Amino acid sequence: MPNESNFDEIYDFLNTKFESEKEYLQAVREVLEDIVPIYNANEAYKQADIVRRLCLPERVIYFTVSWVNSEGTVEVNQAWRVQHNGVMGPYKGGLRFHPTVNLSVLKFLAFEQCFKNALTGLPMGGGKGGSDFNPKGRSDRDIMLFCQAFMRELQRHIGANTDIPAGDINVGAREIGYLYGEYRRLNNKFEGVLTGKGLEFGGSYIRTEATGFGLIYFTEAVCDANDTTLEGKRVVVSGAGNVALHAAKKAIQKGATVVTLSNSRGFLFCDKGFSESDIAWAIDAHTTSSNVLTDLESKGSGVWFSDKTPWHVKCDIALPCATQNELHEKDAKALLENGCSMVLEGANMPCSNNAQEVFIDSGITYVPGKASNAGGVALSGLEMSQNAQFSQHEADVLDNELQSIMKSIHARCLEEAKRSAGKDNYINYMKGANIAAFRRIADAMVAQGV
Ligand code: NDP
Ligand code: 2IT
Repeated sequence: MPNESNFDEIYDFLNTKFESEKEYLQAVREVLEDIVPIYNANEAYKQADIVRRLCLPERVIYFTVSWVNSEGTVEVNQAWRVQHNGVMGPYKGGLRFHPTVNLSVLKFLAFEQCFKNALTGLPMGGGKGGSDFNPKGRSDRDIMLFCQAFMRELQRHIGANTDIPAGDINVGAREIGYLYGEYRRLNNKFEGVLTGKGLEFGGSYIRTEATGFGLIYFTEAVCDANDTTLEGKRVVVSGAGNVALHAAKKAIQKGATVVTLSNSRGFLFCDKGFSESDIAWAIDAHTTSSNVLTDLESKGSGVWFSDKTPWHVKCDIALPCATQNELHEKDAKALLENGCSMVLEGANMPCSNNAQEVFIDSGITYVPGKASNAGGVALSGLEMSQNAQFSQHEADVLDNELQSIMKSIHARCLEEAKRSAGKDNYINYMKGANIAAFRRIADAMVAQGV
């Protein structure tokens, strides 16, 4: 019997089973609303019970990381790897080290990753992992000891053709280096089991820049579709990490004025716009400074506002690039009141459901992270293929590939958005992204049988 599904039925099923997993339910809900009608209209999808299977992770690995820190004290952390769906290729997605990491957060990220990876057009399934370890304020030696202990367990679950982790919040080049070193020692293998590696040992040019640059390439595509450009636009950016700083750098290169950056302690406002050299300095300093933004203020670039977010600053474009649920309904309204006409997510799920609704109902452009921040994982895909060939491509070749991938993701989302547009002809990029990704994954699932 075909499984007729409607939104309430599947959502209630998940809600009953995973009531406490708020972020996971939030991410699934956002997608379900758009894909259930597509599912219900397709007999093959229904026969294979695609929606229910796609919402549930194929595998969740839990492990405890017990380790001895540099002072000889035993520490214990919780860790997970969620292998959500592998039909499109090996599980692929980052690792996050942050005290807020729990199963719900990683399940939402792994679920989102599947859709994002499908949009890139590259053969990658979706996964995510991480730990509640807080690396802030820890010595380099403690970071290394933790990474090694984490990899001692994770290594048995991953592989270059099985599951390929990468970075995410608080996991950058240094952590990937330590994780990779431990994997290599334990397995006696030099293989592309992680992406975001150092350039000397199988890393790819442009991977570090790719998420932020890709976000701006996507923004350019949206501007182009609206007969405008980035030149002269005022841009509010949140975050001051890998994604935020590279987005700011590329936006400035394209002629935009970037007026804010932020972190968990406040935001920095620079009315005349940060200079390229401010951002270049921050990119160099952000992994070692305890607060790169107050350092920038000391250098005369901007005014620091403690415990505040940047959403009430006047702008044309907002790029939330820090973390999930950082932009709420009241922030969305403040952005609209101040003339913002485009919101593109650099982070994963930074806008709450209510904030998304405010943007969509008002008719401004809203692009979900699974489309606009896909440049990072796309470059990871290119790092994997370089590793498989034992080759290393030139930076400008990879940058061109990134631009063309972001343009094609934009085109896929736009096509589906136009196809499903209502009478008002609003281009709903969220719907476009969800449906375009869903069709690819669902077709692969049907083709591979149950
Ligand atoms: P980083 O660790 O480099 O930077 C994270 C930034 O976000 C820091 O400025 C951090 O501030 C801030 N931040 C973290 N938590 C909070 C919070 N609760 N409130 C306010 N600010 C916060 O991470 P990335 O730049 O790599 O990742 C940022 C986002 O982009 C995440 O959502 C990630 O999942 C997503 N992403 C990352 C990709 C990548 O390739 N790296 C690819 C696609 C998406 P502080 O230092 O004070 O904690
Ligand atoms: O959210 C993301 O897409 C990432 N953190 C990057 C994942 C990857 O495998 O490069």
